[in-house]
Amino acid sequence: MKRKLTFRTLVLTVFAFIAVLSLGGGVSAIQGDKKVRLLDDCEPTTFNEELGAGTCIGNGRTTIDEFFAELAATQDVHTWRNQPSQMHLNVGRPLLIENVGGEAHTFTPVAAFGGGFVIPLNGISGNPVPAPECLNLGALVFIPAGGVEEGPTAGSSDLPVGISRFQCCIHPWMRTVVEVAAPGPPSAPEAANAHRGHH
Ligand SMILES: [Cu+2]
Repeated sequence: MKRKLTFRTLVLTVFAFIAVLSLGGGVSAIQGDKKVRLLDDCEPTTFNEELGAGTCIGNGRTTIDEFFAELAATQDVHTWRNQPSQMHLNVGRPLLIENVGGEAHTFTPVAAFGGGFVIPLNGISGNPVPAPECLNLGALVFIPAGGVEEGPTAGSSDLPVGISRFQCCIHPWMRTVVEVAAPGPPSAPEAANAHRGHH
């Protein structure tokens, strides 16, 4: 028992240490996955009444009427969004997609942003022409509410060096642009350490 506690303390200490390192900023040695969160705020009673049971779970507060009102006014519903909407990734870093909303979403790679496969939402959001990738329904990956999906790794053929675009094929204004930087020379601290090592 005592041994277990000691081990637990050790594990916690290591995690705390890693957390402190992460906060240090510019710590390129830590190559964890980088997370994109898919957010929404659907209010279950009204969404499920209108769209069918199970469409929305959780404790969101935006009713379906409010959702359509905001969409009509701004072509966007602010609480339905990807966070971040833009990110930079170094080669080798995997993406992790987490749906923290109450509805299903997709995080679909597209050559150019466009509408999704829900035609009414395309019109109101000002994306009348669907992205072809979103019409390939059999290939779409739906991430359920609360779901976590492993995304592509930066530098792989699915997320090559340069700009990649991802969107939700249900709510086409939910978008993320990922820029993968070309692998460059070692960063300054690494170079300094390497140099020191030779003395
Ligand atoms: Cu969505």
